[in-house]
Amino acid sequence: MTKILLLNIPSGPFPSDYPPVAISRVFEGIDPSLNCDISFFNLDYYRPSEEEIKNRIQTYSPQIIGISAILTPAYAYVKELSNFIRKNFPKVVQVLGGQMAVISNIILLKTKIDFCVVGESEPIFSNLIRRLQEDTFKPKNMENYTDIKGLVLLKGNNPYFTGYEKEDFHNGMRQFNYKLISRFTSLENYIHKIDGQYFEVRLINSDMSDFLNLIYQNNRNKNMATVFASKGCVNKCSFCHRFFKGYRVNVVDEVIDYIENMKKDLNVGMVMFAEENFGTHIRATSKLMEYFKTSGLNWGAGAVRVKTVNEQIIKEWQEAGCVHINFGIESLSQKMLDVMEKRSTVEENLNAIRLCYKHGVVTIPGLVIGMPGETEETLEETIHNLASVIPDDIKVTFEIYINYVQAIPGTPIYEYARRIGLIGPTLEDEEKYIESLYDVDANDLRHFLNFTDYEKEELVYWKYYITLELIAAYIKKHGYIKVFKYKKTRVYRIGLIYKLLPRNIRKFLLKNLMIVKYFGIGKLIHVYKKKNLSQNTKKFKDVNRSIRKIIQELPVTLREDEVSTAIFKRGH
Ligand code: B12
Ligand code: SF4
Repeated sequence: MTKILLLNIPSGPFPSDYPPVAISRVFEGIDPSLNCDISFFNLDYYRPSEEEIKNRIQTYSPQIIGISAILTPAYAYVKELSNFIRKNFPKVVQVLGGQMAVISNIILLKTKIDFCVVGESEPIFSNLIRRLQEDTFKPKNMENYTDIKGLVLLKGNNPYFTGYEKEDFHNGMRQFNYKLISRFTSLENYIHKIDGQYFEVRLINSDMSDFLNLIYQNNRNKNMATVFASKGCVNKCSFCHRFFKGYRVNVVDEVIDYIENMKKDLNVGMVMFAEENFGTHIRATSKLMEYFKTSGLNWGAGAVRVKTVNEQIIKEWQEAGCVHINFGIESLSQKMLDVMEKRSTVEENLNAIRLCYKHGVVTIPGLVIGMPGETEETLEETIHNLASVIPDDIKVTFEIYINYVQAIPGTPIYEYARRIGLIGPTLEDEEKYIESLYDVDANDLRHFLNFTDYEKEELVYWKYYITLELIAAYIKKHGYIKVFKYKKTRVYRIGLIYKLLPRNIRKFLLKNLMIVKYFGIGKLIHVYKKKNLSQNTKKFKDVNRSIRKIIQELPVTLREDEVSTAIFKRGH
């Protein structure tokens, strides 16, 4: 019997509330005829010490360790883990899968991972296990593995990509198997109470009771669980990593069966669709809505394209129990939407937000700031446009979520950063940058590659400025007294004082105070000195079209280590 230990990777300071879906799919996707015993150690949830990891591996004694790395920024952890495993268990074969495989060249040359799996596990992982069994788990001659599609391995001293494997429609679309995974880990982080942690961390500036009023009475004490109705996306934004081509939809009857089982087994009263792009398939979504209308459930979706909705659809969804949907708004400046290749207009974005506010569906516009072309003027456009849709009713949840763009390997914005020299040319330069992303939140300026013509420190006030200006606009609409009485969070209290100052003065003060707060007075002086001395060439300000198109015109020289992997690094 072959023993396989699956590990996931911690991301962020706290264990995630998103279930280890990839682990569940990989687990179930392993061909039963291979006679494997499979185990899973939830590193993200338990956050074990090295000693605990060592004990677990020693006790279980696997021939293969499969690492699921869905977030490339967690590379630094993978590197340490892989070296630790090789040092203590030199005979164990290490296989890495998940989106991080996009940097297979770095992984194979800088860690002790033996194979990277590009794309979906099924059937690639099973094909690899079969060959390893034949090789008695001693993969000495890598030529023996080059006919297995979907692998990256070291051929000689260079990473070699064996070519794409076809997607396995059924296995690759599996739902998270709660029963199976509960044999290895607590589910407390994944089956949330509807009024629990999930919305508590997302509705930071709002009264939670306003949101809970939208939930059907019967469901208020029930649980919420994660479901998928599709996979992939119809778009390819220039900051998004797309490993899989196209958009696939789950069989609706299977989705409904899955939800019905969760209702019974896990006391579920609300489901959250966790895919990247919910609802694009009109026929499948209507069928799902027919079910929801009679199910007594509430539901939400973490990511919907604004193009998918109109007034009739939002109304229908709300009547079918929808209480929350998020759109990838990103910006409300048309220039920036074009740079990101969102293929949406400012008006479509505003309309989607407006419709949610109007029909009682909570939405949290998410913004991505700092792409090439972003200036104080484009930020002002975003603020101005968002201010125009502030809800009329003070009880409607009004939240916003802001991140600085993060250049992730495999995306056009990452390639752009390499080609213009923001990331150095060597493998070590790339690795150093990727390591710097570990455990840094995207709303934190530290990870940010400066794609603007401002000094980096000057940008630290941007996210506060957007938030406070929107609160100022909110106060203008609803009046000081009403806001004071109803909005009791700290940011609204600050907003009430902020609004008292004239706009230019508050902007000036906020900018300088934030530089001092985050970098010290010395840096503030340095910033102003540098600004006066530098001949600003305005190289980023004028960027006004898709980054994908721009990189196609920029020269590129591939290093030897990326010759065979560049094809998937560029993405679809
Ligand atoms: C959930 C999620 C999160 C959660 C992660 C929770 C967790 N720790 O599990 C949270 C909210 C924390 C998160 C944060 C971020 N995320 Co996120 N997130 C996702 C999301 C929506 C689902 C990921 C997931 O679970 N997929 C699992 C399933 C659904 O994937 P799957 O493709 O079916 O898995 C197959 C293969 O990957 C493969 N496979 C996977 N593991 C293994 C293991 C082995 C051994 C093998 C053989 C195969 C294999 O086989 C699987 C089955 O077929 C994805 C989008 C998406 N739909 O994938 C983005 C995504 C993973 N996130 C992304 C990004 C960029 C981020 C952020 C960096 C955003 C930001 N700028 O802040 C942050 C990172 C923060 C940090 N601290 O590091 C990118 C990752 C790109 C990349 N190359 O890294 C994605 C792909 C979105 C995108 N399209 O750009 N994210
Ligand atoms: S950011 Fe959203 S809309 Fe754009 S490609 Fe990624 S998943 Fe699709």
